Parts: sequence; structure tokens; C-alpha cells
Amino acid sequence: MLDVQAIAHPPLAPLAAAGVIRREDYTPPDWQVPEIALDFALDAAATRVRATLQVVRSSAHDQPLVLDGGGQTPLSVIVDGVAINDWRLEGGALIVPLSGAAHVVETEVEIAPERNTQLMGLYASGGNLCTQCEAEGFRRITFFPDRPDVLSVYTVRLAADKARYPVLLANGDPIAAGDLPDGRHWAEWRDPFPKPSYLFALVAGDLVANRATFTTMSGRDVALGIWVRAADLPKTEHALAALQTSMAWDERVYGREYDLDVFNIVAVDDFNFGAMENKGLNIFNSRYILADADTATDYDFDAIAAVVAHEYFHNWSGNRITCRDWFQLSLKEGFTVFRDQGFSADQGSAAVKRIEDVRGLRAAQFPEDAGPLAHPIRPDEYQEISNFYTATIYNKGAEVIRMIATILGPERFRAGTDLYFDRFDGTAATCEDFVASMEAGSGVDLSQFRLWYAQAGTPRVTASLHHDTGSDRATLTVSQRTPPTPGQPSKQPMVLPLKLKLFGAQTAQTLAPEQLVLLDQPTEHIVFEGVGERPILSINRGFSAPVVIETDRSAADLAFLSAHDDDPFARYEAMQQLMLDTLVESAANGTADHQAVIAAIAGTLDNAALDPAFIAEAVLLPSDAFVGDQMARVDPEAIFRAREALRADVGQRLAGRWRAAYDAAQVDRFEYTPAAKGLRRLKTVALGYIAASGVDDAAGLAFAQFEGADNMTDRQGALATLVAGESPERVAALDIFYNRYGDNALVLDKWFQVQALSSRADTLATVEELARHRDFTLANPNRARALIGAFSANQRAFHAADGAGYRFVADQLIALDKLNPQTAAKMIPPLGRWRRFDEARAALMRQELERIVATPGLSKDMFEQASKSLAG
Ligand code: B3K
Ligand code: ZN
Repeated sequence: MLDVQAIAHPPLAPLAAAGVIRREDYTPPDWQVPEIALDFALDAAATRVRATLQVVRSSAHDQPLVLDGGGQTPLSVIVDGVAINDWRLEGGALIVPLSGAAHVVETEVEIAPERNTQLMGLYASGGNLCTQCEAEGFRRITFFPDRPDVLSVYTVRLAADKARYPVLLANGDPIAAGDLPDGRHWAEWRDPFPKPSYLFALVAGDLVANRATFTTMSGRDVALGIWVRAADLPKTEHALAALQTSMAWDERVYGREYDLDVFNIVAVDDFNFGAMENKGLNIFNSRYILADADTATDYDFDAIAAVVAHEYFHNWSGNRITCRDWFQLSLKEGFTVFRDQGFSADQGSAAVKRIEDVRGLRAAQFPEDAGPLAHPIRPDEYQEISNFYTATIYNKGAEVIRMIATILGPERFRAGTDLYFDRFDGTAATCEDFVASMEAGSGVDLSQFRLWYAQAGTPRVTASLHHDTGSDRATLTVSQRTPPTPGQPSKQPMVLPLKLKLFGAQTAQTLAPEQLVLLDQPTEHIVFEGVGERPILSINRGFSAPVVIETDRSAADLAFLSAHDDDPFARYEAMQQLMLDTLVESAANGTADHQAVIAAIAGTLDNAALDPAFIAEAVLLPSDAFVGDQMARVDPEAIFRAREALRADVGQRLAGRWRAAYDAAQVDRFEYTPAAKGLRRLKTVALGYIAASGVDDAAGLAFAQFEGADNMTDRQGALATLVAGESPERVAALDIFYNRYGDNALVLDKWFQVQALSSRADTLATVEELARHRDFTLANPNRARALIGAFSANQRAFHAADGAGYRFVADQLIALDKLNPQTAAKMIPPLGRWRRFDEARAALMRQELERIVATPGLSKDMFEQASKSLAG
């Protein structure tokens, strides 16, 4: 159904070749740096950094030493103890002529952390100093070969004012500390594990720690610390527990043990993304650390555990084995996401976790793969690597690892990962190294499977089942096709692991048990014998392959699967397909028969054997955006109307059931357990349908939930319901929320976000006003994302026919780019989806992209995203 329609437009001039980095151009570094000593005289306005590098020529060549830089000028350059003058700067890099095989090179620079608004390198946040180096931030701290295949042992000395920065942390283990004259103090840290510069970190600040000990499987004690502002200490219990659970899980599931004597995590408020896996000193966006029932939702609690686990797991998949170059990013990210997904699945409902992960993939990665920024999980080229921390690298990357695990089975997969960790420990490896280890450890040939690393685009699979009653034989015909993507006009067939099962339409019996088929041809036929009644196809069970499936299954067959399939994902999927088909028809024709969806939802609500957490996911309608993805041309208003009509009908026709579900889901007291979470989720989903039904007391019910809640999940759920409506309670609840939480930045983000996501017709006006609110700032990435990012995910409001939504977002991104290019560029993709819309909207979106590209002083980050979005 999805068909990206090309709209004629004049071709854009080819991108300047000079700024493009290509995977095929990789060459090993000319110089290695086995040891580095760093000496920081820390100060927010002016920090002095002295770096002492032991450099070793890698091969017989006559190249000078090239140290990447980030705009600094060296105060001094000393080679083997002698100051030199014949260095030069070239494109920010420091070129040092050297004659021998090994030298000691010292440089000194001065940097200004408090003026660092990009939040890359050393910067100030909330009065503390911290770093972010991945991917290329280290060069903004000191001159260094800032590439992941240069591994060094780091010794770091930090000195700072003791009253202002009483805590001084760096990677590795603490070696020594002491006081200095003038109220200053110092600390020295050493990390014995060679690491690339992107894993360097330091923190200096007024912090306290929630501490614990973890005893590893070989009996070593590790001192754990979660460092936060003193007032936030009570909100660190969940993260600390998640860390301990993660450490034990990685030992049990992957045989990976922690290696240093300390493991510290620091929470900071200003952070470009979620968190960072610096060796022994993870630095986190505070939203992925701080939680208590009053301020964090269940979603937040789950995300905290997942991100803590993810960063911890990087200690092996990322740090002990790092990436040879940034084209290999998915080597650490795809694998680590797969690992954190497995961890989260083990903490609660694996079925609900899988549903959430697939929903996320479809919301972020499928559109990326179908649009102008599509790239393989191992890209071939980039201009700015920060733009490649994408859903494709992370989430499709994880799906690719999941397929390997599915094809190999658990024992052989573990043999493969053991071999990989063993072979490549202490090195900078490639995706190919990983796949080769999987093959060698399992004995399974993955030659054709490697196409998943090279080809972009989401494969589309059509499946049609034919039953021959005479011979009791069913034949499934399956065809695959991967659409063209930028730079890849034609594709080869992929290896698709599809889990299949057949059910009897009359008896609901299993006619063919679940089997895994590996498709590797454009079209294949799979024959099932002994099929004595009409079979119903359950396909891609568990979402075993990250593909789009198109079948000719009727609404009745989907309804059957939604009631009888024993694979929870397939059951959810059948329901979603039923809803999607109904919504697409209704958006196209202005009306559709809702009966099949209503009956399926009723059946799901009535099924006492189902877990409330699963029911809540299964009865939710697909998002506006996902409905749009099924249409040849997205019609935001028609989709909105279709979805509202279906919601109202489901709400009214099942009114009694929603009340019953709502009442049954009341819990006495907040508990963070899978069962209590499931009930809370179902409660707010039911509240949404009650409100959609239009009954008089809906706003009162929501307001009562809002006021009476002893937890943020219930409170935010009720607020979101109220904010979508017109009731007087809406304004009251927003005011109460603001007054209650106005001094808590993370909760205030929710206040901004819930309004930006509202489906009301006046959302743009509200958001424009919020952008002028005294609590709004583009300088804090969480706040910028809460308003601008959320608004551009609001299909109805962002795609207002007059283009005002596009103009607002472009204005904000142009302003943000001057402060923080990385965060601004991440919010370009919604504007790049112009091909999916009608010509008028497409023209308005292009106009904004063109305005962005033409902005004087635009960053490389924004230029790459915006110009590719225009060209695609
Ligand atoms: N590795 C970091 C992401 C760095 C992003 C740099 N633009 C966090 C993570 O994926 O675990
Ligand atoms: Zn990661």
C-alpha cells in the first residue's frame, strides 16, 4: 500500500564532495598513542589542558603526526622535552613533524567550558563541569588523533576549586588525591584498559553519591556510585537497582564480568541524547536516572532501567571491543540495543516489550528507511557522523542481531558471541568481524545475510496462502522486494527469517506447528501437507524479520487471529492490521464499517486469560502517523477524522466494558511491578476511550484521576486526556500541574510536551506561545525536544495546511543550530518527509528546507540533513 510518490522538482546541485567521508577510504592510523597523560586545571571560564602523548609510528611512512583539534590554538608544543615552532594548523588539526619511530609530544590549550553551548567536549551544566566526547568531542578538549581505532591508556589529573567542585571524577580507578593552596584540590585517575578518545570522561562538581557494592561472578567487589545533586539523591534508588540487575544479567546471559574496581554514573541536566558509556564513568541525561513515583511515569522507570543497562552493557559491546571507524557504529549500538531489549524483556512482560520495540521501530526507523535519509546499518558515507546516530543504526541494527540470534538459536548464538568477545577483546573491530565470529562460533553460513549490513530500505513481503481441498495441501507463496533508496536503485533478495504457523478456520486447531523459514529468493513456495480444513496464516510471528508484510487475509481471518493466535505479538499484529485497514478505508472514503474492530476489542477486553498490560497495547489504535505510512499520500486531516470517529464509536459501543476495565484497574497504592504497571496502563487507555465516547462525566473522571493520583503515570495520563479536550478542567489541570512541578525541570518538560502533542485544532498557537514562555529555552536539549520535537511528531498540528507548523519548526531549528547543531539537526527529518504529502504541503515543506539550507553560517550537521532531505 505504501508508495512513495515522487514529485517533480529541479535537481539540486551535487553535494560538495570534499566534506564527504567514505567507508572505502579507510586507512589505518599513521601513529598510535599507547599512553596519554592529561592534566586539567579546571575552571568554567578558562580551563588549561596539558596533554602528554607517547606516540609510535605505525608503519614505515614519512607522514607527520596529525592531531585533530576543535578550533583551539596550542599555547605550546613540546617534542621529547623541547619546545618546537615548526608545527602548523590545518583545518583545525595540529600537524607536528616528527622524525623518529617514537616520541613524547606535549601540548597545552585553554578552553572555555561555560561558553560551550554545543555540549560536545568539556562543558558546564548546572554549575558542574562534564564532558561528552562521542563521536568527535575529544578534539574540542585537546589535540589528539580523535578516531576510534587509536587506543590509549589514560592517566588523568584534575585540579579545581574545592568548594565549587568538591567531587573530581574521571575514567578508571582513583589513584590519589590531595589539597592544593588557594582552596584548590586535585585527584588522579588511571584507566588501565586501552580506549579510544570518545570514551574519555571527566566530571567536576558539587555532587553526592548513592553507593552500593556489586560482587562479580569471580568474587571481586565493585564500588558503584550514582552521582547527583544532593536534593536528587532520593530519586536514584531505581537506577542503582537497575545497574546491579544489569551487571548480574550480563554475567548470566552473556558471561560478561565487569573489570574495574569502581563504576560511576553521573546525572547532568544538559545533555544531547540519553547517556554515554564512558569507561567506568557513564554520564547520563538526568531524565534517565532520576525517578520516584510522584515525578516519573512507568514509561520513565522502564526507560531508566533500559538505558542504565544499555550503557553498562557497552562496557563489553563498545568499550572492551570498540569500533574500527564510525561506519561500524552499529557493531556496538545495534548489538547493545539487542542486549538491552533482552534485559528489559526479562524484567517483565516479554510480549509487551516486543510490541513496544516494534512500535518504536515502525514509528522512527521505517519512515527513515523509506525517506531521503535512508542508509544501511553500515553506512557507506557521511558528512557529519553525529547525524548517523539513527534509528537505523540502533534499532534496525538490533533487529539484524535478533535475526542472527533467531537463525542460530540460543546455544549457537551464545557460542558466536563468546567467540566474538574472545577474539576481539582489546581491539577496534568491524561489523564483518562480528558476523565472521557468529559464523565461526555456530557453523552457520551468513554470506547472503550480510546484505542486511549493506542494503538500506525495508523489505516488503507479500504472502498468499492457497488451500487445495482435494489434496489437503496448502501452498504459501511468498515474494520479497526492497524498494530503491538514495544511491541504491536496485536491491538483491535478503535472507528473511519468518516464523509461520497455520490455524484451522473452523476448529481453531494448529494445522501446521510454528516453523522458521529462511527466505532468500525473490519468490518462494512453501507447501504444507495434511491441511484438512481452511487454514489461516500466522506470519512473521514475534516480528521475526523487520519487514512489511502484505497478505490477502480477510477481516474475518484477522479477527480470528486476534482472538486465537498463541503468539502474543501475532495476536497484537492481527488487531493492528484490522484497525489499520479500517482507518485507511475510512480516511480514503470518509467512512468505514467499524464492526470488526469493535468486536475484536470487545473480545480482547473480555478475555480473562490475557494480561492487562497486553490488553492495553492490543486495544490501542495505531497512531495517526502509522496510518499515514500505509497511504499512498498522507492526508492528516482525513486520518485525524477517521481515527477520532473510530475512537468515539469504540468508546460508545463498548461503554460498559471501558467503565468495568477502568474500575477493575484501580490499585490501592503505587507499586512498580509488572502487574501494577499493566493495570495503570489499561486504566488510562480505558479513560481515553471513555473521554472519546463523549459522555458528560468524562472530564470529571479524568480530573478526579489527575487530582487523586499517587503517581505520575496516572496523573500524566489523565492530564493528556484533559489536554486533548475542551473542558474547563483542562486549563485547571495544566495550571495545577505547572504550579506543583514548576521547579522540577524533568516534569516541566512533560508539561510542555503534553501540550505540544495535543490533537486540538489550536495546538500550533499554544506551542508558539509556549516557545515564548519564561521556562522555555533552546539551550537545554530536553526542553527543546519536549516542545519542538514533540510538536513535529504531532501529525495533525505540524502538517497544518497553511504551512505555519513547518515555518514555526524551521524558525526554531535555525535558532537552535546557532547554539547546538547536533540537537537541531536531529529534528530535521519530519520536514524531509515531504514526498509523502500532497503537492501543496510538499512545496511548503521544501520551502522551509530551502530556507534552512540558505541560512548563513549553517552548521555541517544541519546542512547534511536538510540538503539530503531536499535531494533524496
Ligand atoms: N554511545 C552514545 C551515543 C553517542 C551519541 C553521539 N552523537 C550513547 C549510547 O548509544 O549508548
Ligand atoms: Zn549505545
